Amino acid sequence: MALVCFPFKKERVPTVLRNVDIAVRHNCVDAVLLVGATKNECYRKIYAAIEAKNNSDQPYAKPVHILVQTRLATVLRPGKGDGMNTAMQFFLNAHEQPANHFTEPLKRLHFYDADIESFDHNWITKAEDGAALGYDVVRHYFPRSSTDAQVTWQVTKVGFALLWPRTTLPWVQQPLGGELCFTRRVVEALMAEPRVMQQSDWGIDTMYTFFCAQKGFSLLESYVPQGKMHALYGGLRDLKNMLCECFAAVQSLRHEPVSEEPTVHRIDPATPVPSCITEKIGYDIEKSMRLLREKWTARQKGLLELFPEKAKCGLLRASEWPEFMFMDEQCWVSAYKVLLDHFNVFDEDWRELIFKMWVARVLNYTMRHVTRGYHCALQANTEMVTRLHMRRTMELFEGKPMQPLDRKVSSGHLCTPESPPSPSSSWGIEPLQPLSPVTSYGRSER
Ligand SMILES: Nc1nc2c(ncn2[C@@H]2O[C@H](COP(=O)(O)OP(=O)(O)OP(=O)(O)O)[C@@H](O)[C@H]2O)c(=O)[nH]1
Ligand SMILES: [Mg+2]
Repeated sequence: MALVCFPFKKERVPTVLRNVDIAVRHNCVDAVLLVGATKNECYRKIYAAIEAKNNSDQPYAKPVHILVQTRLATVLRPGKGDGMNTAMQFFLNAHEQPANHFTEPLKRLHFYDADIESFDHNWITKAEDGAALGYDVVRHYFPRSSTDAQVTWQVTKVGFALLWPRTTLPWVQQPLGGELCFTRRVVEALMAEPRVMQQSDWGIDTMYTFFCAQKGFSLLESYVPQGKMHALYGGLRDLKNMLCECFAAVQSLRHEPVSEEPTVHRIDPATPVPSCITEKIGYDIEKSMRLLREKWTARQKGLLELFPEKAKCGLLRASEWPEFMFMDEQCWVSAYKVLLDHFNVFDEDWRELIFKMWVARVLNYTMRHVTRGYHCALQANTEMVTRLHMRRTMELFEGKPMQPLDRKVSSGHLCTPESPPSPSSSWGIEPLQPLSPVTSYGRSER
């Protein structure tokens, strides 16, 4: 018994209805759930269309439910996290509500973004096939344009490689992907985790990925070759909230241990990427350069004192002139570590500062690597993360005083001042300084 959920906020109604139709027609699906952010115009139109269909002479063959998300968290912004967690709550209790007509507890919960134009029955089939093999979690991954996924690459993948190098986390292909399938025991475990239920914003994907790894659930990553065609953002500014919230989610977890024991994690092989994806440029470069000069305050310039010289001076110059070549991989990783200790997601100066650093990083990557073609760009992303991952793994092995190997965990306390020099010099990245084990992370330290 499977439930397919589409969280939505403000999407093209025909796309959403088409996706609902595909899900309803799938043999393995017993019901479909739409969880709207608010009762906005999009919600009302979808609601009316479902009612009209059900009152027609060709009603949906299976129940299609539509809900407004419940406010489940208390502190963070209400967003997609509340939407997905509302769906999990519905899933667990659905069989107890007579109106739902479910004769037994639902077994699997699928999530798909409502705006996917390339959605078809194969997405559901692949997830169901993986679950039928016995995997606890099936996540879809797919090819993305070289300028896409820059929160995933620069924030989540870097964070996972830096903080939990000896676990399965750095290997997760799309840790922020919202297309996945959980078995019932996974939903139960996630719902019992207060930090998941409190993550009401864009950080929810990080939380799901992290806690599935921490709890040792088996994971299959299934490849969708046609990729995800969906609504595009206007520019990098539209991603600021997502960036801040995804970073804050990693930051809030940084002292959490994850077992280093092997877990089952299998990855479907990728296939050649279609040219419609390799040729796509995801954002406006000239418009993005202007972002580096906007919204500076004296306090932001003061906060730069916390950062290494290269990041600090580079960003100060960028406040007057579009400069971003300073923000190479090494500069970004060294700034990232300072952000882990000091960023405050509730403080607008910090939010604007991390945003400008990330814009500089994305522009640097675009000009150095994307201009050399899709494959060079993807290789640059992979190398950045893999080299960091390799180096942190060995630092951890040798960081005995703070991280005894027999603890068999990997956490934010990664290396000590006594750590030997990193072998990174041949990779052109300077050795990392130790991460501070002490937090100064404002309100969200719950
Ligand atoms: N219920 C609910 N759904 C939301 C909310 N915000 C966004 N969504 C939906 O979540 C899905 C993903 O949002 P998008 O804005 O498309 O995000 P995205 O950048 O495409 O996501 P990725 O590219 O997969 O990282 C879409 O179906 C949105 O309509 C929210 O606050 N509540
Ligand atoms: Mg989308």
